[in-house]
Amino acid sequence: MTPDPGHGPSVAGPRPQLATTADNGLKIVVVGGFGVGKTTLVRSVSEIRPLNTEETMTRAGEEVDDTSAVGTKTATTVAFDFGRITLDAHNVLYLFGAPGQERFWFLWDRLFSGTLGAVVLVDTRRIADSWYAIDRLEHHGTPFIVACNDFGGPAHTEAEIREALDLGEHVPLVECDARDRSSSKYVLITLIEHLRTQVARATPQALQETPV
Ligand SMILES: Nc1nc2c(ncn2[C@@H]2O[C@H](COP(=O)(O)OP(=O)(O)OP(=O)(O)O)[C@@H](O)[C@H]2O)c(=O)[nH]1
Ligand SMILES: [Mg+2]
Repeated sequence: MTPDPGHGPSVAGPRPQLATTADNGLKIVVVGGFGVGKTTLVRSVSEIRPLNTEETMTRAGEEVDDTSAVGTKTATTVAFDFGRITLDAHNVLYLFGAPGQERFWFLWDRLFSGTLGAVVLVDTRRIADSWYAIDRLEHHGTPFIVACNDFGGPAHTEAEIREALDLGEHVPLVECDARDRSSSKYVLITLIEHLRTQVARATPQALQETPV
C-alpha cells in the first residue's frame, strides 16, 4: 500500500495533524461498481493525503476486467482507499473506498464491518453495476445513500433511477461530481443527515441529548 503521490488541492500545504482530543472515529464506506469514481471521491474530500491501493491496469487483466465502459482508466483499486475528515474536536470521519472490480468483492463484507453508513456511487450509463453494492449493504443492514456521479451519461429522472435500483423512498438520491471537493462534501453531509434522521426515528430522546 502506498500513499497517493498525485493529489488534489485539498492537501496543499502542511498536513493537518489529528487533534489529541479526537476520541470518536466514525467509519464511512464508499462503494459501487468498477470505475464509478470511489477513489476520486475519497481523494477529493479527504483532509489528509489518502492512502490508496491503486495498481496499474495491465494487459494481463484484460480477460478478467471489463474495461469497456471505463476506456481511459489506467489504474484500479486492489484493496481500499482511506481518507480522513475531522468533524470537530472529538469526532473524526474515516472514509474507506471499496475496490470496484468483481474479483475483489470478497473484501467488501469485511470492509463494511463497523460502518456507520455508506455512499453508493452510480454511473448512470451502467446503473446495474452498483446493484451488488446495494444488495450487500441491505444484507448487512448498513444505512446508505446513493450518489449519481457525473460522467455525462444519459439523463434519467429520479423515478427511473429509483426504479432501476429498486430504491426505497427513504433512501436519499443525489447527484455529484466526485472530482469536486464541495460536491463530494455535499454527498457526505447528505449521508450524515440521513443517519441522523434514522437515529432520530429510532431514539428521538437520544438525539436531543447529543447535538452534532
Ligand atoms: N467525468 C467524470 N469522470 C470522473 C468522475 N469521477 C471520477 N472520474 C474519472 O473516472 C475514472 C475512474 O475513477 P476512479 O475514482 O478510479 O473509480 P473507482 O470507482 O475508484 O474505480 P475502481 O477502484 O477501479 O473500481 C478516473 O479516470 C476518474 O478521473 C466524475 O464525476 N466525472
Ligand atoms: Mg478505486
